Amino acid sequence: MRHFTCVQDIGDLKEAVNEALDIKKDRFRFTALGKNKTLLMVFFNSSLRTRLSTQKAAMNLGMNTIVLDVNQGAWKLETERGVVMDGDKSEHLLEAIPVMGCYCDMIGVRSFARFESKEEDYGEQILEQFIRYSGRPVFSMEAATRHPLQSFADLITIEEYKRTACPKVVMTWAPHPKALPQAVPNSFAEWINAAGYELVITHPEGYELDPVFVGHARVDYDQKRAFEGADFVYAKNWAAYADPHYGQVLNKDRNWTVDAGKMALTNEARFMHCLPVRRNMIVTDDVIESPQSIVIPEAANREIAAQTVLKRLLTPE
Ligand code: AN0
Ligand code: CP
Repeated sequence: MRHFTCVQDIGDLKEAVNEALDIKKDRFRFTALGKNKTLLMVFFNSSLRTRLSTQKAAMNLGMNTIVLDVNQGAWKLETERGVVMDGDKSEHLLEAIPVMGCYCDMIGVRSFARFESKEEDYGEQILEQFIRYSGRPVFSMEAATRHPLQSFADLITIEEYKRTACPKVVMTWAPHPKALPQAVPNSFAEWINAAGYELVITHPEGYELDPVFVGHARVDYDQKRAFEGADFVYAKNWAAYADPHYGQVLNKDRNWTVDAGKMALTNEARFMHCLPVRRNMIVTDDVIESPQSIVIPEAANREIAAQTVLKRLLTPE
């Protein structure tokens, strides 16, 4: 595997999940693989889980890690080509990227959708430039349109907790005060579709996702009907995708919050969320604290997903 940005890069999903579960049994078997290799993690946005789990995964493989928070202490970066740089930005991404590549063997990039232009976001401008100009294997730590390390961890978690071969997975929109990217729901749909599970997506009108990611999933605007018989409920907020409202918050209706009454409609579904989560907006305290909630093991599997990906990136093809 040269780069990791989407589900296609990981190849056979069953094989990947089995490899991850095998790594989980003894995560310290491969410390020789990363010896004298350096991972650079570049963050254009905040992170708790991705930063810690990926760093831990790299350490499990014997790698060294460098973390750069672009917004804290680095030069302000220009990202557009052709700009006369007479403003507040001191350095261009087109120099910064190859320079970063000089100091490491692999680069992880977190760069969210900026919601300035759908074309720019869905063209994955920043991630693509790292792939093109760094000369290093690059992996996404959540880019504008996808969060594949999250989705991989989600799939590992579903594999561990599923009670039937083909569980019903329901992804529900839930309210949030700020505009959030579509990366997590896009990616989750992409991976669950690829895994071949039954997927129902429920959201208010106006929150339709890019059909490329929805695939064969069923879309239901009635959240309660969607929840019936669910084995997994995956909650997430996202801002509108469709024009002319791209990147906007259209609705903060707390009737969409996941609560115990709705969970009672399911097949004793497990509750999942990528975190960070806003309690009593996305999900009530009692649901996230209930035995049905698997948000902590889900977060723990981020380390396993990252280690599987880093191990593959370290392994010569
Ligand atoms: C981000 C998002 O929704 O994409 C990161 C989630 C992993 N969430 C927030 O910014 C709150
Ligand atoms: N789920 C996730 O990616 O969390 P962070 O934003 O804290 O990394």
